[in-house]
Amino acid sequence: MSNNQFRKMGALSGLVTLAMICGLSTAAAQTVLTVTHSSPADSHFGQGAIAFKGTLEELTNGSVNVVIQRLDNEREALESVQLGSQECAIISTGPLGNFVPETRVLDVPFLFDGYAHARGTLDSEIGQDLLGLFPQYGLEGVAWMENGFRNLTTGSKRVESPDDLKGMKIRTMENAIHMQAWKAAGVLPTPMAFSELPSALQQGTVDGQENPIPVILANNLDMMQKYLYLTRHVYSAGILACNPDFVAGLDASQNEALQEAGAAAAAVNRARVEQDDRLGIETLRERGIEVLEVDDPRVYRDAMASAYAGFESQFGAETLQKIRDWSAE
Ligand code: EAX
Repeated sequence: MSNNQFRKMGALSGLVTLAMICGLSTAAAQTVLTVTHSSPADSHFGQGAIAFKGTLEELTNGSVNVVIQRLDNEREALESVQLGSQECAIISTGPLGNFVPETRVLDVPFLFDGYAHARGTLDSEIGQDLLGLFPQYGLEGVAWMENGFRNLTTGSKRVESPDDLKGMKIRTMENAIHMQAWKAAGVLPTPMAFSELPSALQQGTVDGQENPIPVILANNLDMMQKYLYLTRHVYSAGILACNPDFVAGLDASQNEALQEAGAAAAAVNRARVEQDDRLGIETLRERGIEVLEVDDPRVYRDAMASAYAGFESQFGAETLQKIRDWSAE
């Protein structure tokens, strides 16, 4: 063995020893991917993130290490993804329209009839075309996820009909479409980040808010509200978005694994939303919030009617109709 070979072996065994000390089975560099979301681990987003981590780490044999963190300010999360200070985020479409304006169409109230319609649309060419627009805004849309259909809640003021909402301060997401719709109904929309919502409800700076059952349940928002109205007024889509440079830096098999992990995350997330919607209302009732059925949620659509002309000129009547008419056949 030449001196040179001997030195190489020495260096190699040093690396192996270092890898052993670090608890790694190989000396190969590990890519760290941080993904944030805005709910506890035991939630529709949390379980989706855990499925994402499990699938991606398994498919890449651990060459990608996924770190899950909680970050309740969804706008900040997306900004960090765009800047590359975090790799990925799972967020609602709340602030997404400020980054990828074309996605705002998804936030139009009463656009989707139910989960099959919403998910089918997102999985179809319509949703895939929207994902195709992300790179031009410095983002990579990996998979559509979801929050579920949003429902109104209020504190001390009980609402019998949309008329009672006139002049009430309702926290909305920082989302222009939601704000326009509530404004049309006579509400004073009060946009704020999700991170600010619990204290706003506790301090009574707003009269109510609206969120899907999975979000209310996992974040105990019912503890700060008296009434829950099953308005299901808007489908709240979610997105797993990543930093494009980070994605470009992955090798082909890691990239494929990322796509598969995104699909696995969406499947677990959707199943949990459905389960929460089915069983969660009863749980919330038991926890003490008064649940009010809304016989015909279209009264809320009618109350928002004057916003629809604006939505049509913004997105085109045809685009809205195409989404309304989407069906699996
Ligand atoms: O994505 O801000 C909101 O009300 C969202 O629904 C929540 O952050 C979960």
